[in-house]
Amino acid sequence: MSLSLEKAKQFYRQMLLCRRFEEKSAELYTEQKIRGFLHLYIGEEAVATGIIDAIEPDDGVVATYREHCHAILKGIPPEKVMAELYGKMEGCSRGRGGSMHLFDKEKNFYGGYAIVGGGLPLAVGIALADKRMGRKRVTVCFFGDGAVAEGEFHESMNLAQLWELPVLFVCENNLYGMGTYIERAESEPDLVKKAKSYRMEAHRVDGMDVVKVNDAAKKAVAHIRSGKGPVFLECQTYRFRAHSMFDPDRYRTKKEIEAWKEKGPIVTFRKYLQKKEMWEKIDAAAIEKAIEEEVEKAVDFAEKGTWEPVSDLTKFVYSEEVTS
Ligand SMILES: Cc1ncc(C[n+]2csc(CCOP(=O)(O)OP(=O)(O)O)c2C)c(N)n1
Repeated sequence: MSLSLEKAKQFYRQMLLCRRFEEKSAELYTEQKIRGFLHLYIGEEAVATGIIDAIEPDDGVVATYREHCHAILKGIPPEKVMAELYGKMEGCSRGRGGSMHLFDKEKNFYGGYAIVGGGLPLAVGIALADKRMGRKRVTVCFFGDGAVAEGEFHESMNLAQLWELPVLFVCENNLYGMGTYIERAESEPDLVKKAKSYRMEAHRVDGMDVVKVNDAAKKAVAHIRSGKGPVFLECQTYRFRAHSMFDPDRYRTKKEIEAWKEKGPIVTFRKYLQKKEMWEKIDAAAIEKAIEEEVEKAVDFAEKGTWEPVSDLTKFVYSEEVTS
């Protein structure tokens, strides 16, 4: 399917914003402005961009610890995400979650989960509540290939299909769970086959191509909204950076990484736009400049943010007494 010029600009802008936001985060991490864990999504931007475009603001998103882009694309302002990475009170999780636990109830962004596979039962629970309450919402659950080896994956797939729940399962298959290659962790590495064994509608898509991801997502969302139950999408992608900032990345060859970079999502999309003669029309230089300013603004907001006072240390640790 061809894109409108407006959509082309949107996708380019969104993928580039994700990329520049994270490059800046990595820089700030090395300066120790950002502490704790930091998992970058660089290389995988086409997946979150193509999928989140296919849903409505009222729909929900559950993600993993590699979720800065999902959070921003679901509508959390970059400055609130950056303030959260800094641990400042103005962050979307009040500075208590950090990079792995972004959250925003108003935007229906239900986290950021550090536990591999932890988001799956949660998405199924949200979808069950929606179905029982007669709400016409879809919940998208993003997870990595590593989560497929978890018990929670199988229980979630089983119940979602059995109860025909409105969930879109998006497996971001980047071939590695930390340092473990998928073939060493999965007795059946064909993930679509696995989903189909639950009789679920399942498809494989090139996760480096935002247009293909978006097409597949639109079809999947239409299927789910018509009440036909969940869909599983395996998006084949690759992370260009290490698993986290602590990972020496010794389990992959430079050659492999370089080969994937050649089909990176931004490169692939630029080629698509050139072929469709839209590249000149999107004014990439203006987009780049606006993003640079947006990222600077986010950093400035985080820098000026406030630390939670020590007197609040035990706040939210125990439930507060409710007086009725
Ligand atoms: C239940 C559980 N087991 C192990 C870990 C440690 N761990 C953190 S990330 C990770 C790899 C997960 O890989 P994948 O699901 O493919 O996601 P990716 O990092 O590739 O996006 C592991 C094993 C964890 N956080 N939770």
